[in-house]
Amino acid sequence: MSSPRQIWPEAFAARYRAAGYWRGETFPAMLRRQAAERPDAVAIVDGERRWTYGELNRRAEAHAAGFLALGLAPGARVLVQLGNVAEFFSVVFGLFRAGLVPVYALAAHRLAEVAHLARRSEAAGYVACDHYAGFDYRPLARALRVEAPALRHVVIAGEGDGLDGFLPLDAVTGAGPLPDDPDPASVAFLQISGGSTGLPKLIPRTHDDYIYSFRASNEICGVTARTVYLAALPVAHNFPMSSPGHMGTLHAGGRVVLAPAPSPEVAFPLIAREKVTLTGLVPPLALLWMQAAATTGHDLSSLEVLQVGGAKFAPEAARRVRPTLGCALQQVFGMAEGLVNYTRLDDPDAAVIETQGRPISPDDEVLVVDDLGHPVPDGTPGHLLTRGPYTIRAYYDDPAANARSFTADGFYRTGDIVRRLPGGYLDVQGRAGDHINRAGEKISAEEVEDHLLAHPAIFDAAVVAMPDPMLGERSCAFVIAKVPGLKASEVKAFMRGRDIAPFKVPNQVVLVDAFATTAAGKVSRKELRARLRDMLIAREKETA
Ligand code: AMP
Ligand code: DBH
Repeated sequence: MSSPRQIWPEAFAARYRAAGYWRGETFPAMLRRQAAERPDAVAIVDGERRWTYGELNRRAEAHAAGFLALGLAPGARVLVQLGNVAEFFSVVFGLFRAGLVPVYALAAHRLAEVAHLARRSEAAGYVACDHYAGFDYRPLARALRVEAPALRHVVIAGEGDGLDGFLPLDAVTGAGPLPDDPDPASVAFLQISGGSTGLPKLIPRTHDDYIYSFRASNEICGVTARTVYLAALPVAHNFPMSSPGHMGTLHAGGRVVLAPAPSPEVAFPLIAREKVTLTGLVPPLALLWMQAAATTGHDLSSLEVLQVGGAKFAPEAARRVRPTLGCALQQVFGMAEGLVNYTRLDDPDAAVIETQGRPISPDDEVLVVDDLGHPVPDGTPGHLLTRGPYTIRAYYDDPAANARSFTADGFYRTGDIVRRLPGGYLDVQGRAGDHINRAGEKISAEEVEDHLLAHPAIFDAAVVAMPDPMLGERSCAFVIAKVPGLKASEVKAFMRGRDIAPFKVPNQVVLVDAFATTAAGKVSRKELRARLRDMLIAREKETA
């Protein structure tokens, strides 16, 4: 199989270049520029380690020579599964410099996902930590070699164990000559989709398109050389990577602080110590941070903006960000395939609390259509389709997914249901597949969750569909209470008092201690549905 490509029709590519979006900049050139302009400024903080731009660039170039010395051919894929550690940056910038293509796995992935990614990308190499977040990756690497025979090199950051032919990362260095920088129109890396509906798909992103997305994000989010960005979410995820995330921060010459875990216990002391100005969270974590902020002794006053995205942030929760954390909220609605929306820092409160923002680019085309593909009027929910200067036209080597996910004229079908509001702001109603269809009445899980969060004793809520012989589907609310003793009947009574259509009151309320989450920390509706099915089957057995 040949190296990954991402092709826009020439007329579009010409327009994106002429508009100044695609500037021919590459990742290696971006890092070299900062290393020349501010060699002694700190780029990466990982625990007690502080790498300057000069040091990061030196390490990246040494790894580039080291990877090439292994005999990897330009365009070869290398699966990178590193946590929030400094080596993530020296490795991926080293691969970029060598013209090799990192494939980003999340640290939380296990053999099933990693083997899938290695096989689909025909990865020739795999780079992992010895251990991270309490998990030893070396047995995983051993199993992976069996599952993905094309894998020739396993590189371990930390201690290899000698016997397996694993290469220690420290040994993958060299001083040999490096090739020219890669073509800016070439694929820089393969990002992965969230896999909320199956195993992750591979997303080829070019230097040109991706750098545009975070350079433009920097302007929207006010990221400059004085920004201190806390990577609390996994660094391999697209949100903390590019919206504007660590890559945007490095492009601006700012400082990236790595949190080994996103919990308040780990993140708050880092915010205080490093005077963090910006960070991004998924909604379940934002709820935890707001709760913990009430009693924390750590000084969070440097934090200017908290971004929340990855899943719908309920207005009931959004309202509480400034009062609890003392910083501004920015909602971010994006996807690894491309399109990213932000509420703007000078937007009125109503837009920041009740919408998921508007697109980055004047050339982001947004269509909202009904089930038949006809555009719906503004304010009416419909399927979101999009096309633009940093949205892919195809997944890597996946004709079946491409046929499903793109229209004939190149729009990406996001799978999201949104309402378009005046000014182009979007209100995300949920994933098309997550809507509950109760005898034809469509219920947005997110909308019901927002009402549940208004209950003073409810910490978090997730609403899913369950099969019903009469209605087709009915709704079940999983609820995490703040204090023990909350009863399902109280929750239902509360919902009946909310002045909402009666069909939106959950048919069933189940109190749980925690929600299953995806590798990126989003609530996994897939897991919840599976749990619900198991519960129903168990109950049927009891009554049989
Ligand atoms: P991923 O596949 O991990 O790239 O996830 C992208 C998807 O996450 C989007 O298509 C949306 O379904 C969801 N998403 C991301 N941000 C938001 C947000 N702010 N509000 C609602 N949904 C979101
Ligand atoms: O969920 C996402 O994938 C996401 C959310 C916010 C994303 O990719 C992004 C911003 O860039």
